[in-house]
Amino acid sequence: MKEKLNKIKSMADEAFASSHTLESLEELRVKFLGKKGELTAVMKGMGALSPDERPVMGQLANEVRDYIGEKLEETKKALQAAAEEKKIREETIDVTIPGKCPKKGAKHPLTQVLDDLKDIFIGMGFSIAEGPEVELDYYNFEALNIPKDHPARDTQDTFYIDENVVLRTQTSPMQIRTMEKQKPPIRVLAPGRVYRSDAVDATHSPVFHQVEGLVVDKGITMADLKGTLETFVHKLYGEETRLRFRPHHFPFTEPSAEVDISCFNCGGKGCNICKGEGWIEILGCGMVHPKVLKNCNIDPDIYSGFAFGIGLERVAQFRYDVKDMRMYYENDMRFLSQF
Ligand code: 2NL
Repeated sequence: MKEKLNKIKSMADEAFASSHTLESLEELRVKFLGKKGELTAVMKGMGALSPDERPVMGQLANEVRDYIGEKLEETKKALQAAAEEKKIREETIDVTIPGKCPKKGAKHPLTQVLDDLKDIFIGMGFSIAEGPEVELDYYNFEALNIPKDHPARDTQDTFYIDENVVLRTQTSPMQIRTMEKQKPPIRVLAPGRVYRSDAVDATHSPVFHQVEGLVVDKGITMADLKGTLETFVHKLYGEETRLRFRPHHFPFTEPSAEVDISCFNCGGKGCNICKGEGWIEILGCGMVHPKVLKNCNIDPDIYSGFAFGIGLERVAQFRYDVKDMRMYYENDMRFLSQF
């Protein structure tokens, strides 16, 4: 029996030495110390020994059991430590590896132009009004004094959702909504997407961007309109830029005008940008038609106002010298990353 116990001890020593995982160690624990294990089997044979031998063998068996128990604990600790060390080693960060540089984004060129326009008008006390792109025919046309037989209402020109609902063709509906809700004094800028039923080419797009401004108060005159637009143009194109107001017609303003600026490229001498004219058309404007004020419950005998509309793509075109509108919508990174 003594030999058997010693053999178990040396077998255990060998087995632990070649055990490299916590799982195989657990298997060894069962094999040597478990209820059906080697040691238990020897202990069971203890009854057959003589009374002299029994305590001696019992002590030896206990020693072997304790020895195996300790060895087991020791090996377990060593394996756990090794596993921990391996994990730490694998998680080490190599600070010398070159970093991945995050791509720096930029605002879309149209957004940059719009932000500049907003800044200029906010600086003059305007607030910003944004609203629906799907509009009632009433806000897009009727309230703006655009009669039923006006060519702007042709299905060739406007996208109709149904008889009374359209994709807005200008941002004026927001001006009407503002006048309905707010009493003068009103100073509001309405930027946003507008729609026309146009085929795409270099100068046409079914969706483009407009910025409209509206001022309504007591005693507003054409002088206020001219002063405001002059301040705006000087901030956007430089103090030396001159303005030229040409008579025009819009159903929603009376009188109406189109505004040209002296060419920022040649200063008015004539070049390829202004096509030899010396002048570049940039916006439309006028004094708000009394009928439009009345439609918003504003008394035109007490109040007057001016309004203007400017195309964002056109401002961007001159700033960036990008003449093809399609470039702004295609989201080609080779184009966009230049701004
Ligand atoms: C253009 C330039 C313009 C307006 C827009 C406007 C809005 C209200 C009342 C009166 Cl609520 N006018 N907006 C005025 C003049 C020109 O846009 O070329 N439009 C076709």
